[in-house]
Amino acid sequence: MAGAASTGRGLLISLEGGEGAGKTTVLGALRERLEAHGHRVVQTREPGGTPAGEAIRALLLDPAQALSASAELLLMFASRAQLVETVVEPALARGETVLADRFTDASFAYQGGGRGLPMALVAELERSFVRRQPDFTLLLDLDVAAGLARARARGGPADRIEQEQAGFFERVRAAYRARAAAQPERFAVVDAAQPVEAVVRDACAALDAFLARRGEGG
Ligand code: Z5A
Repeated sequence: MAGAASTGRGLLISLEGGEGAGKTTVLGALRERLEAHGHRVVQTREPGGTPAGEAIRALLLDPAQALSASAELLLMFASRAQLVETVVEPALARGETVLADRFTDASFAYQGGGRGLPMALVAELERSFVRRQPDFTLLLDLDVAAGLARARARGGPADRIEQEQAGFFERVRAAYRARAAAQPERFAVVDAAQPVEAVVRDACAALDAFLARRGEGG
C-alpha cells in the first residue's frame, strides 16, 4: 500500500489514542508545528469530517443504537471512505498535509481489538476502500484507568462507545500498542500519562524527528 511519501504528494499524519489520552490537546500543537515548517494543513476527524460522515458519527455514538460489531465496523469505513475520497485524497493531490484525528488504525484497535472482529477483515476493508496508510502516526498511550478517570472528570454524558467496560479499552490499548510495535518506522508512541506540557513537547519532538528523516529540517 503506497504512503504519500512514496507518491511524492502531500503527507498524511494521524493521531491515535484511547479514551482520555489527550488527542484534542495535542492536535493544535501539531498543527502549529506543521505550519511553522511551511505545511498547508487540512485537519480531519473520524468518524466524521464530512457532512455524510458527521451524520454517520451521530448514529455510531448514539447510546440508543444497539449496533452489531459488524455494523459498527462498516459504518466506520463508510465514514472513512467518504472522507478519503472527498477530502483526504484531494488535499494530498494538492500537496497539502492532512492531520487526521484518528484514521484506520482506530478500526484495527476498536473493532479488531475491542470488539474482537478479525484483523484480516479490517485489513481487507482498508485495502479496498482506503488504499493508503498514514505516512506517520502518533500514538498517545495511556493506562486505561487513568484515561477513563480523565474522561469522567471532563463530565457530560458518555457516548455509546464510551459506555464500554474497562476490559474493552484494555483490548483497544493492546491492539494499538501491538500495531505500533509491528510498524516502528511509521509509529511514534508518546507517554500520555505525563503533564500536558510534556505530552505536547514529546509529540512535537516526534513530529520533528519524522520531518527531519524526510529532509525537512528546522
Ligand atoms: N472509533 C472507533 O471505534 N473506530 C474507528 O475507526 C474510529 C473511531 C475512527 C469517537 O472518537 C469514538 O469513535 C471513539 C473511538 C471510536 N470512542 N471512544 N471511546 P473521537 O476521537 O471523536 O472521541 P474520543 O476518543 O472520545 O476523543 P476525545 O473525547 O476527543 O478525547 P481525547 O481528545 O483523547 O481527550 P481530550 O479531550 O484531549 O482530553 C480528555 C480530558 O483529559 C480533558 O478534560 C483534558 O483536559 C484532560 N487531559 C488531556 N491531557 C491531559 C494530561 N496530559 N494530563 C491531565 N489531563 C489531561
